[in-house]
Amino acid sequence: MLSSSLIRPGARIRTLAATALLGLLAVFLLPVTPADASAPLRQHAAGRGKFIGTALATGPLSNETQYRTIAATEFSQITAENAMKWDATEPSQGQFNFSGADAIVDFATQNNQQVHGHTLVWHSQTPSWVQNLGATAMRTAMQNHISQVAGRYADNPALVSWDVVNEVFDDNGNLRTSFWYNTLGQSYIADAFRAARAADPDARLCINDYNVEGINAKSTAMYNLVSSLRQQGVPVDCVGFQGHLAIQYGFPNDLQQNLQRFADLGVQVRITELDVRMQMPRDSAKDATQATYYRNVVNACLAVTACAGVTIWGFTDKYSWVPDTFSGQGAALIYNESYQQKPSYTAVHDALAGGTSTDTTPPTAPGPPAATNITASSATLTWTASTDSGGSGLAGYTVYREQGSTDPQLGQSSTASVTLTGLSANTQYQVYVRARDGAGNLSTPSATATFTTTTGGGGPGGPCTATGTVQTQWNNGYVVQPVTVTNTGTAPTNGWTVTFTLPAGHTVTGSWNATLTTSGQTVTAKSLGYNGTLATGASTSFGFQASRPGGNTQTPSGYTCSAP
Ligand code: G2I
Repeated sequence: MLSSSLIRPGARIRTLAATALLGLLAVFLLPVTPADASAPLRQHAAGRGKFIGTALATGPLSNETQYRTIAATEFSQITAENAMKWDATEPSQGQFNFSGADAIVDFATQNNQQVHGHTLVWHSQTPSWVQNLGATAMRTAMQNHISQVAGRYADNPALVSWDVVNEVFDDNGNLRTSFWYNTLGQSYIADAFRAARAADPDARLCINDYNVEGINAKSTAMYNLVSSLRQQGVPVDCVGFQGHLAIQYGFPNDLQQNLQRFADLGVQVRITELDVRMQMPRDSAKDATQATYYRNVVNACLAVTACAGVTIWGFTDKYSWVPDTFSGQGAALIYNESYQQKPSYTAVHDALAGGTSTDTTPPTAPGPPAATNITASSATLTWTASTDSGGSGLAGYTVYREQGSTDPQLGQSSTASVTLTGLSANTQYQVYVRARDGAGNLSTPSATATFTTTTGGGGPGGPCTATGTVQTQWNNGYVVQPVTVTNTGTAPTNGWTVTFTLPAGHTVTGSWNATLTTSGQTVTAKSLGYNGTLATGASTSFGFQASRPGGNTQTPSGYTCSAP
């Protein structure tokens, strides 16, 4: 199956051959079988005939392996965040610089991605030499710029589309009184499209704007302009809806309907610059709202045949225009600053992966997590994998902190292990894991595990850690096995002591691999001769059984290790 977004109007034979090759590759990626449920975004998007894209900044693209890896692995389409704009490509008249633009196109070629060119004619990021020209010279400069920039990539199969004009409307839906409009009048728009068609006859030519996602005065002005341009034979092939959203302003619920009315004009539509900002700081409730916005946008595009795909305006919160523009706002993207996937990533992933799934069977519960490599701020959790039989396949896991009514997420993973970071020192964490499948069904929670981060510099506890895992429990008792003891210090232990808190009314009825004594609610477990010596980084374990009043569901907590 060939992705419609890869087909360019009037494509030449050579381009078609390249496109057919892409199609062949897509066939190998298809169909999205259950085993692929944790596959990257681009694989799921291909299965739905859409692209999933990101804007890229050339700095991190050349400097950061992690940035490059995610950009290459997760996305099938890229847009230069700044490198193809006028100030980058023609800073002074007739002096063209394609270093950044070429870097983007080369990267896309290497990674079998399509490039959307952004942008040929815009009022922003255009040098003052352009703005100061008289009408005739300005029109000539515009046509020359389009001819040189779009012309450069006209034969490059990676570059499939252009934002010819960007943000031609003001916020009320009137044509923006930019220097373009003031000097050339409205005709600059049609002229730009005609020049772009001449420069790259195969490229799909788009008009792009913000605050046009819902049906409103501005999007209706856009609708009328596109309709009138096409009636005049101006080559407008596509409309870009930027999608700079904010959770505090609400979601444009008529997005799908709006996309469809444009599609009915005969144009392709696409989401070109999606991000969803929030008032900082982040919290799990805001993350959850943000995730629903991302999911809704992807679902709206999936529901409209003429929607080619969704481009996210960057992918990591480490590089986003939002904090520089909206004071106090941020966290608008799908990876955090440390390149960890956020709930918004999961939302995009699961919307793309959802397919026509009728899977309502959740995966099995993961095994109880075991914590290792505990430091003052991090811990690695590992558990026995879940299985999924409902058809959509296992998609990943989410780790939660047990806190009563709302349990915050501590991490996500597509494998049965995750390293939690950003934890507080000398703090007890009770955690559990849930699995989810490709259709978004959540498993029941795993058993909880409790660990305590180290003090990060002297103080009680350490230089060892202890984690207790409830192996099995019944109405009036349970077995905790293993309690894992790990030497986190720099020297071997010479015996260790673990303490933990027994809930009221509970009694230890047996133990192994340690000697347990109870005083009030505090249990002290001491190593035996054969397991008191732990090399740096080594672990051992003990276990115990306890009884509790019938119906009581509590289990011990506060495992703390110390070693002389
Ligand atoms: O403003 C968000 C986007 C709205 N739609 C059109 C997009 O082209 C626009 O992108 C942003 C980039 O994300 C920013 O990165 O456009 C801004 C310019 O209007 C870009 O900001 C510029 C800064 O203004 C410059 O100071 C800086 O040198 O980024 C440049 C490169 O980092």
